[in-house]
Amino acid sequence: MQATAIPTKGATRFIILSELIIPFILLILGVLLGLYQVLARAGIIKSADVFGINYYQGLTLHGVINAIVFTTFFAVAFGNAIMLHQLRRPLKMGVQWAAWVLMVGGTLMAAWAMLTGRATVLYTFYLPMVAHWTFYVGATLLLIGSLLPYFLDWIPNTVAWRRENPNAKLPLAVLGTLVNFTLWFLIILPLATTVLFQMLPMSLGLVSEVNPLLSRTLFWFFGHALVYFWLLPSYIMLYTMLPKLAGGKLYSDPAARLAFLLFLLFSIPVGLHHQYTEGGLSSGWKLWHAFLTFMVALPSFITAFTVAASLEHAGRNNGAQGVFGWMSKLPYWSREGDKWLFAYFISGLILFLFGGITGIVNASYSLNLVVHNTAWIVGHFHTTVGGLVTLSFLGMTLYLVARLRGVEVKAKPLALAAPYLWMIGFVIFEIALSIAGLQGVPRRSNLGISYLDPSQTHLYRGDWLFWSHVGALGGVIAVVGFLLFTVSLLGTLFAKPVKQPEVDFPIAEAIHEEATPLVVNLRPWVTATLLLIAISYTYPVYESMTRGQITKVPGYQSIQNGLVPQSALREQTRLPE
Ligand code: HAS
Repeated sequence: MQATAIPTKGATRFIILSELIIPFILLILGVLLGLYQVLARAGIIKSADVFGINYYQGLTLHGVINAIVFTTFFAVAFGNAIMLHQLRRPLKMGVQWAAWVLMVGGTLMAAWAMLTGRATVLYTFYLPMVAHWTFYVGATLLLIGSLLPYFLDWIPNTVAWRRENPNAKLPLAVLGTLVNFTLWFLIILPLATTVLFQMLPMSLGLVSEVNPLLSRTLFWFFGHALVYFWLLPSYIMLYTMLPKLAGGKLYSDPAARLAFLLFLLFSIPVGLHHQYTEGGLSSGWKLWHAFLTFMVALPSFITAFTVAASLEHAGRNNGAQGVFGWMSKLPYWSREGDKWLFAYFISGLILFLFGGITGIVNASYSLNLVVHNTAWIVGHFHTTVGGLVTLSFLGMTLYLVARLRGVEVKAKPLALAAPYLWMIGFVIFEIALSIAGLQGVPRRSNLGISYLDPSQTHLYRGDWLFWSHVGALGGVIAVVGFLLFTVSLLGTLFAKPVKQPEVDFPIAEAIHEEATPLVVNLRPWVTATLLLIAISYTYPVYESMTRGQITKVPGYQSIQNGLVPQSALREQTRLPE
């Protein structure tokens, strides 16, 4: 049954619209700080700070806003809209307001800590660096707030929907959203453990010794699956909306369901692939996590083939001939209706080809030793979260803002050019940073101040300069694309309403619809997920607790330029007597 538009007004409309716009306003700052970074790393901006924001403060703001705040708010807003549209049941406004207050309040608290220089711990914020306590409390409120709709609105509404529709299949977008937030809940548990029992007490000066290895292991228990919390909303759009926008149908509904369930199973027990170089963890468990990392690539391969088959079906529907003719019969530049959204998805998919390949290299236990903590990793995630995820989130933001405001998308030519400029920019950026990374360019360092001036350091390498400049060119092109998008979004947001505000989605039909038991009964999948997590993390956490070096950390220090004062460094690195 094709769901039709849901008239949306009052508090429901405000909640979804504000959960899209608040993070976008912050994202403007986050993207402009990315421009500062890429110019500073190329030595084009030489100053140690810009508008009073120093490099590490800017890097922290860039990562936290773009990778945590923007993505979390969007996932909740998109989830609300999907549940409203697909289950056709009103949102529970008490729950939604509570979530909204916690998320907005937490974000403002963490933003204050970062903007005042009290949190320069980067978006991975793991110990032994320590931020002001408001940073941790703010992040905690944001994450707890983001879980309220899942537990207290979406699940009860899904149970009620199932009761009313006992023989109907759960809508694919609903399954994807519930899988995603089940993942989100499971991974917040280890993060909350290190934040509440290590970082916050350290920041408040309640403890002066910490086990950084345990904190890192708990962080990456959360941290890799975090990327799939970002990715799954994009995959929901690719499976349920892209085929219809392209002029065709989803090739296989069961394949999509299998992909979502494989993400549930394999997303979490892979975190040690961020810690291959970690001394205190045994290589056998790292190898186990490496094997599971290749398994978590499987649902993305399924997605690649299913989406490509759906695009081919659309191309042939549009009159394509020959083996590859379908590629030229897709609506790359169409302004008809909502087809402009296709440009965001296809640009993101092309970037994700790079992101996936580099991810497979990262996962390789031996190859990772070459690329770990180099610019290569920065290239990888600017074509994954900075590629498919950001482009699909931006496109969907513009689409939903137009629907919820009851207007047409404004400055459509700009809205169409934006994703292609972003894609071109980040392909250049990715290639430059991958080559630079293979030449040993480190990540998380202000190259322009520390490495690109031969008079400053013996580490200077001339070829780093060239690739840093090529990366800067790519970054500038991407930011120009983002600014064109911003013009279209703000024009759409402030346009005069001409029709009734609503929530609606271009949901595609599927060619293959059969529901196999493998992808209908969720209980075995959840059981297997919990079992695999227990098997894969029990011993590594035990090792981290027993072999991690207890380090004296002087707690929160207001630090300039991201560098810890010498006195604190001595404390942190002092070996136990
Ligand atoms: Fe990753 C580090 C491995 C996916 C994000 N990753 C990161 C970091 C981030 C990140 C932010 O194994 C840095 C963390 C930090 O700060 O230290 N990653 C992988 C692997 C995958 C992967 C194996 N990563 C992602 C996604 C991200 C993301 C998704 C964000 C959304 N990553 C790693 C590893 C590290 C890492 C190590 C640690 C490195 C280190 O040493 O620190 C896989 O999930 C990738 C699978 C994807 C594919 C691609 C499928 C292709 C598709 C497109 C098809 C195109 C079509 C269009 C159909 C196999 C779906 C056709 C075109 C026409 C024109 C018709």
